Amino acid sequence: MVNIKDYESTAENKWCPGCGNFGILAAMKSALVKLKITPEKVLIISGIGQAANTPHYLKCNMFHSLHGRALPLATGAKLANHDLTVLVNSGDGDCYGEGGNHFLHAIRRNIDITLLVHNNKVYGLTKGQASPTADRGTKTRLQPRGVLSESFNPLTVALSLGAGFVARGSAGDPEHLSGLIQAAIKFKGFSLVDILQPCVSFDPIHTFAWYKKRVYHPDDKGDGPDDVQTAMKLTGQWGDKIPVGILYQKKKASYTDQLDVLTAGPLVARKYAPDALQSLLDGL
Ligand SMILES: Cc1ncc(C[n+]2csc(CCOP(=O)(O)OP(=O)(O)O)c2C)c(N)n1
Ligand code: SF4
Repeated sequence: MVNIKDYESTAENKWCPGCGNFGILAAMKSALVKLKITPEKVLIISGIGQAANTPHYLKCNMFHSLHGRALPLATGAKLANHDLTVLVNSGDGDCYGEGGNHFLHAIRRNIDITLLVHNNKVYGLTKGQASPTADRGTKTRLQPRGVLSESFNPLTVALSLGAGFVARGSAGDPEHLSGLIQAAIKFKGFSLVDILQPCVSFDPIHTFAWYKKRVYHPDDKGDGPDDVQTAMKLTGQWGDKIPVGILYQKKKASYTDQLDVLTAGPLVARKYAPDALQSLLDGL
C-alpha cells in the first residue's frame, strides 16, 4: 500500500507562493500513488531551473543534473535498470533550449521514459527572460521591444519525429494532469507531457485565469487520436483555444523492447563480466 505521505519530502520549498509548479508536484504524487508505484521503484532526473528543483520535493530516487542534460542521464539509467519508472522534470528553457538536441534524439530513440516539461514560457530561475516557447512579440525586461524569433512548438516537433505519446496538461487542473501523467507512465515508450505552468512572478499574461478561459478538451474518451494529421491540427492550435489532453497516442516498439540483451533482466542485476568486454576490444 502506497500513499501520498510516502512521497513527501522534508526539503524546504523555494518556489514563489502561487507558482504553477505546485499543481504539477501534486499531480505527480497523485499519479504515482494511483499507479501504486512505491518510491524505491521511481527515479526522477532533472536539469537546471525552477522546474528542475521538483525532484527535491518528492521522496524517491533522484538525480539533479546539468542544464539541459537530464534526458541522456535518464536514457542511461533506464538502460541500466529497465525495472525503474524513470521520469524527467524539465523547464521549457532547460529542455527545449539548452537541451534541445537531447529532446530530439530521445524522441527518435523512443526510450521508455516520461518527460514532464513545466512550460512557463520564461526562464524563471534567471528572472524572466523569454524562453524558446515565448510567443513572438512577447515583451520581457530583457526583450523590451518583444521577442523577434518564432515560438518553438514542442508538441508538433515531437509528432514530426515519430513520438508515440504526446500530451498537454495544465498546472491549473492537477486532477486532469494526474490522469495524463498516469497514462504517460503506463505508455511503453517515450512520453511527453508539456504542461501549461503560470509563472506568477515574471509572466503577467499567462495566468491561471488566462489559461482557464482558453483550454478545452478535444477528446471525450481521453485516449487521443492515433493519426498524425488530426494530432498536428490540435498541436498547431494556440491563442483563443488551447487543447489539453492526450493529443496523440500510438503504440510502437520501445528502444528497450528491442534489445535482446535485456530479456534476461535488468543490467544492474547481472554479474560483472569484464572478460566479455575484453574479447570485444580484442576484435577491434
Ligand atoms: C550551462 C548553463 N547555462 C545557463 C545557466 C543559467 N540558467 C539557469 S536556469 C536557466 C533557465 C531555466 O529556465 P527553464 O528551464 O524554463 O526553467 P524555470 O526556471 O522557468 O522553471 C538558465 C539559463 C546555467 N545554469 N548553466
Ligand atoms: S520564478 Fe516563476 S516559475 Fe520560478 S518559482 Fe517563481 S513563479 Fe514559479
